[in-house]
Amino acid sequence: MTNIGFIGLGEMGGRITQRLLVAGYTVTGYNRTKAKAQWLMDEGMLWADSPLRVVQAADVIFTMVSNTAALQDVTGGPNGILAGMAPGKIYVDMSTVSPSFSRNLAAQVADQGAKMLDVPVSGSVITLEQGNLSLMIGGDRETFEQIKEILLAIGPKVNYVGENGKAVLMKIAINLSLAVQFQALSEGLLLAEKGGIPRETALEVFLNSVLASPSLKYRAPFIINKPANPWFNVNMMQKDLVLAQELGRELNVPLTSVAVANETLTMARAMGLAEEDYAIMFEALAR
Ligand code: NA7
Repeated sequence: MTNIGFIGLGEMGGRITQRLLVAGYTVTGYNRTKAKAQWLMDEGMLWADSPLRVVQAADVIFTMVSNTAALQDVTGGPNGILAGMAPGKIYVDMSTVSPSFSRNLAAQVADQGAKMLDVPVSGSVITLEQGNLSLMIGGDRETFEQIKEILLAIGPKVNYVGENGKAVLMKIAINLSLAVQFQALSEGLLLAEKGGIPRETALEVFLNSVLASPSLKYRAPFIINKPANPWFNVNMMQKDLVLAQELGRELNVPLTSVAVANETLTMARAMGLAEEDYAIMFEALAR
């Protein structure tokens, strides 16, 4: 069986690694903060001391880190991923980062005779745990076919989107709608509440209406009860909206409602709520 490497064992990366271990793969992992990876070592993951060492130990190497700057840190330098790329290796980045950075990285990987795919995911920690994650794939189709079985072990929905960078573009296009939907729900809910309908009642009616998307069904109840673990916080959502705005400028697509949702997130940050689940957008508007 293919030897897998995984760099970035946070909320998503850690759980994906666990799924790969359960599926029977040998996984060598690295995380900037080693202590956060102990639970995976307890479940059989092998540890490597740097991204380079992971690459040396594996045939297919994954990364799932916070943002473009973090990806730069794990791919560059003498102990980075690029230092170990060689013919036969396949590198898969699952982080939501700038498409141009991703394309550039793929070109550098290709220069070293290896292949890269961008494979961001749609779905939360819960979706992942339910085995229902959706994966989108950018890069060459042949490379995708080579590792399709591994990707299917992560989630059942895999969609090939196009060449390198196209899957992260797709992911950003999806995430902007999540924030805009939440902005719209919050405004409607606030209007109902100020008009005298109790918040709980109004929310229940919203979630029984045609408006209720899977995402709203999962997240809108956080308006009433804050989640124990804010897995997708204000900072993370704003990162994606800023990426969307950069793309909007580049491609001449006016993202008018994204601008509004983005300001609500800035308002939440100004209120000291940056680490809260982005459902806090409602509270930021209500205050
Ligand atoms: P988490 O749980 O915040 O995990 C982020 C991971 O990225 C975690 O392993 C971090 O290591 C790692 N990280 C962050 N900055 C760096 C730098 N500078 N160098 C090396 N490693 C770094 O996020 P999620 O798993 O929920 O989400 C990850 C991606 O999926 C993100 O693109 C989302 O938009 C979607 P740490 O443990 O902090 O040492």
